[in-house]
Amino acid sequence: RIGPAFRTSHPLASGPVVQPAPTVDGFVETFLGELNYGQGTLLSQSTVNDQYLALARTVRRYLMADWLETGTRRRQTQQKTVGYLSAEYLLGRQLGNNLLATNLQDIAQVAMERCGIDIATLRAQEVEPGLGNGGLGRLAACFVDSLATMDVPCIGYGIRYEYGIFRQTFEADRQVEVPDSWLSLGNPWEFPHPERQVLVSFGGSTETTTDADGRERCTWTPDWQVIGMPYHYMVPGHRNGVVNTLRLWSARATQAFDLQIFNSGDYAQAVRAQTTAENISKVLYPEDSTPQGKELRLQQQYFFVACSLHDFIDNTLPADFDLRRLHQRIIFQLNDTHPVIAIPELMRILVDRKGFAWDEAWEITQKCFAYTCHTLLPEALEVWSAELLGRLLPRHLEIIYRINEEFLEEVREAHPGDEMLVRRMSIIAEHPERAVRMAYLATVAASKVNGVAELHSQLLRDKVLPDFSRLWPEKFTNVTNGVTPRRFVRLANRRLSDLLTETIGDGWVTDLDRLRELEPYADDAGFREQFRAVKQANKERLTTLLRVRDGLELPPEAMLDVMVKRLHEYKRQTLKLLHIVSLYDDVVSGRVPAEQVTPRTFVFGAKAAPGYHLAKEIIFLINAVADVVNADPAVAGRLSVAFPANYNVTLAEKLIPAADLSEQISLAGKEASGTGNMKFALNGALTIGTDDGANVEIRRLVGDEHFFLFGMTEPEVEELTARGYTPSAVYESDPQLRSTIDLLASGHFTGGDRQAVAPVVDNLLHQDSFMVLADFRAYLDAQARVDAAYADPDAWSRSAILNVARSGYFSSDRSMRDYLERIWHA
Ligand code: CJB
Repeated sequence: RIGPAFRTSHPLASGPVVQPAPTVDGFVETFLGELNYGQGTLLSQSTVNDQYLALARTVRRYLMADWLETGTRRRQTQQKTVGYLSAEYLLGRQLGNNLLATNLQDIAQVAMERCGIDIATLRAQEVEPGLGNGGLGRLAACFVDSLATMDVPCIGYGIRYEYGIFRQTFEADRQVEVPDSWLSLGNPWEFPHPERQVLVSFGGSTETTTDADGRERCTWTPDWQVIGMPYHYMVPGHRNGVVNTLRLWSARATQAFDLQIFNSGDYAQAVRAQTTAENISKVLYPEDSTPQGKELRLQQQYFFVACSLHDFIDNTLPADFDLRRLHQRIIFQLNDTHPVIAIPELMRILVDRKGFAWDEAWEITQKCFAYTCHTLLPEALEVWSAELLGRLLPRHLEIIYRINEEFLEEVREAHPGDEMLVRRMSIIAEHPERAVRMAYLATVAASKVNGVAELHSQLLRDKVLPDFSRLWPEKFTNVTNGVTPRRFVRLANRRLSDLLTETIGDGWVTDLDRLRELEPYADDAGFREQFRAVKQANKERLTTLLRVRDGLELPPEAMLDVMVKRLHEYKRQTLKLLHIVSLYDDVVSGRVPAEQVTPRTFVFGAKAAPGYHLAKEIIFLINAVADVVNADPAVAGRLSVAFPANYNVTLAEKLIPAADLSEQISLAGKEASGTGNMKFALNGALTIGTDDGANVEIRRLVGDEHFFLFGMTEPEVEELTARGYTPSAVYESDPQLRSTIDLLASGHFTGGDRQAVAPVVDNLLHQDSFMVLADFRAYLDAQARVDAAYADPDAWSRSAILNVARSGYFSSDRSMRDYLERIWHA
C-alpha cells in the first residue's frame, strides 16, 4: 500500500528545501499559515493550544531543511554512526530548545507580540516528553544534544511511550500518581514513518536441522508478532545546521481486530490481541535503579532493540552492504542493561538470517557493542529468569547459552581447575533460579565497558565485575558524565548566560572550558555584584512560579538549599530532613535564639517509584514536617520548606538557577555519578556533598575551599559495614540526634500520630541501610560551615563564581569526546 520510493530525475526532485525567511515577517507569515492550514483555525478563534501547536510547527519548518540535508549527507558519507540504545530519554520541553538551536528566540518573541500573543504562555502549554525516570534518561537526552552539536552521526533509538513518567500530586501529604497523557493535546515534534515499520516476533519454538553440507540451521517459529512504528524526532545541534534523528518505536497490532470474532458479537475478545500488542509501548516503568523482572518490561526491551537493529541493518545500510564491515558503520552503545538483549538479537540476525558462521558472527557482534553501567546497587543489575526469557525469546536463550559455554571455556583455559571462578563468572546464575545476568552478558560481548564517574568506574572494576576486569583489564574504562550547557545554562539561566557572554563572549555555549576565563572576575567586586543580582533575580522568578504553581509563599531573600533527585534511600533525603528537624528543634526547644538561625528555604523535588513503600513514607514525612515548620511562628522568616509536586525537567530548569546550595549527600559508594550535581555547580550553587560519584571530581576541580565535604569515604563505609553498624548506638551516643529523632517520633509533625512516622523512624533506628545516622554529626558540622560561609556574601559569591568557572569539564560535549576517543573510534 505504501508503494515504492519515488525515484526520478525530475529537476524539482533534487531541489533544495525552501526554508521560511528568518525574519519577523517570515515568522509571522509561517505561523499564521500553520494556524490556518495546519490547525484549521483563525487567529481570532484560536486557543492557546492551537497557537502553541502552530508555533511549534513554525519552528519545525526552520529546522526541516537542515534535517533533510543532514540525512542526505549522512547517507552519502557513510560515516560510522553511534546507535545509542536507550529505553529512556528524558527530553524536557522542545520548543525553547529548538528556538535556541535555530537562533529564533528574539524573532519568535517579536513575531508573537505582533500577533498579540505572549510567547511565555505558549511555552507553558507544552507538556514535556517525560520518557525517562531520572538521571539515566536525562543523560541520554544530553548526549544526543551534544552529538548533534558536534556533528557526530548518531541515531538515538528508544521507545515512544504513550504514557511517560507519572505526574505526581500530593493528597494529604502523600504521593498520588496520575497518568502522564503527554500526547493527548497533539505532539507537533514527531513524524511517524509507516514506510519504515518493522515486524517483531515473540514466543513459539525453535527447530534445528542439518543442511546437506552438514551446517546446522535454526528456525524460530514465533507465536505472535507486533509492528514497530517509528516516530522521528529532530535533534538539532546548536546553530550549526545539523539535525540528527531520535527514532522512537511505538507498538501496533498486526491486525486491528479479529473480524470473525467481532461479527460473532464478542467485541472485547475481538480487540484483545490488539490490546496485548499495543501495551508494549503503553507506559514507562517508573522504577529507577530497581528494575522489576516483569514480562512486559522484557517485551519492551526486546521490542525496541529488535526494531532498531532491523532498522539500521535492513533500512539504513545500503542493500549490498557487506556485514563483515558492520563495525565500521555502527557502534551500538548500550545504555545500562535495558537494551542488552540486542546482543543475542544481532547474533540471531547474522547466523540465522544472514547465514554467517557462529565464530564470524561473534567476532562482528563483539565489535559492534559497548556497554555503560550506571549503578553500583546490586539490585539494579538486571537478571532475567531463564524460564521467562526462554518462553518469550526461545532462540535468544539458546544463543545466550552458547555464548556462555564458549566464554566459560575461555575462563577455564585461562584458569584451569578454578571451577568457583567459572561459576562466579557464568552469565547464567543457578540460584535462586536459573537466570541470565544481563550485565555479565554485556561485559562478555562488549568491546568496552565503562562506568560514569572515576570513582564509579573504579568500584565497577573492583567490586561489581572484579573477575572480568582481571580477565580483560583493557576492556574497562571511564567516561565521566556531563550535561548539556545549552539546556542547563543557556536556556535555563538566561540572566547568567547574558552575563557570561558579556564578560567572556559567547564561545562557552559550545566550548564550556572557556568558562575558565571567568576566574579573574571572581576577584572583581563589580562582577560579583552582577553575579549576585542574577542569582537574586532567579530566586524571585522561582518564588513567583511556586506561588502561582503550588500556592507556596517563600521568602525571596533566604538561602535556597535544594535537594532534587529521585527519592531513594541511598540518596538520603532523610539526612536532609533530620537536618531541618534539628534546626527547628534547636529553636522551639529554646537552645538557639531564632535570630541566630541563617534564614533558609529548603526545597525538595522527588518522585518515588509507586511500589517503593518506604520512599513514599519519606515523602509523606517531608511534607508533614514542611506543614508544621512553615506554620510555626517560632521559625517564621528563618526556616521554610517547599516540596513542589512533580519534579521534572521543566521545574529543574527553574530551580537549579536559583539555588545557593546543592545537596549531594548520598552514602559514599552508592551514587554512580549524579548529574544534577554538575548542573548546580554550573549555575553557581555551592555543593554540600559526600565523596561519592562525580562529587569527587567536582570537588577536585572547584577546589576544597569552595565545596563542603562531609561524611564517610567509601572505604570507611566498607569498614563500618565489616565491623557491624548499629544505628541505635549512634542514636544513643549523640544527644542532638536523639532529640531530633525523638521530636520526629513524638508525632509532633503528624498531629500526634506516632504511627504515621514509625515506618521511617523505625527504619532509621533499627536498619538504616544507608548509614544516615552515622553521617548525621558530620553533616550538621558541614552545614554549620555553610552558614558561616554564607554570612560573608562576597566570599560566597567568589566561591560560586569559581564553581562556574571551573566546571566546564562537566559539559556533555566533553563526555562525547571521551566516548569518541576511548570507545567509539567514530
Ligand atoms: N541511574 O537514573 C538511573 N537509573 C538507573 O537505573 C541506574 C542509574 C543514574 O544514572 C545517572 C546517569 O549515569 C547517574 O548519574 C546516577 O548516579 C545513576 O543513579
